[in-house]
Amino acid sequence: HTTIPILEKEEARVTPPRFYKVLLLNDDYTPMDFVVIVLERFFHMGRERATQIMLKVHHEGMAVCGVYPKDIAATKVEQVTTFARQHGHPLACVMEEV
Ligand code: TYC
Repeated sequence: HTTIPILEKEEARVTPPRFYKVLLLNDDYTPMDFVVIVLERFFHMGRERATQIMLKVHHEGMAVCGVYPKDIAATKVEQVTTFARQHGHPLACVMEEV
């Protein structure tokens, strides 16, 4: 068989990929059930894990939902924020470089 040579840009060869934690922040108004749904829908967690993370946010102020390459993390933040606002909740979702 033949192999196809792959020519990467210099940038791709020398620039390390950047990873970001996606965090949920606590607030006094977003319902607990809604946060569980967010974790199930956008972070692919089962009900049990989603409930654990929601309670960690509730008690400790924030928790990591996942770690992703920069563009994926930014998309999660945008999707969660849009979904929360559509439902009238102030839920805050932010990203932070690892
Ligand atoms: N503190 C909220 C309440 O008591 C629940 C909550 C959990 C809100 C996690 C936001 O990221 C959050 N209803």
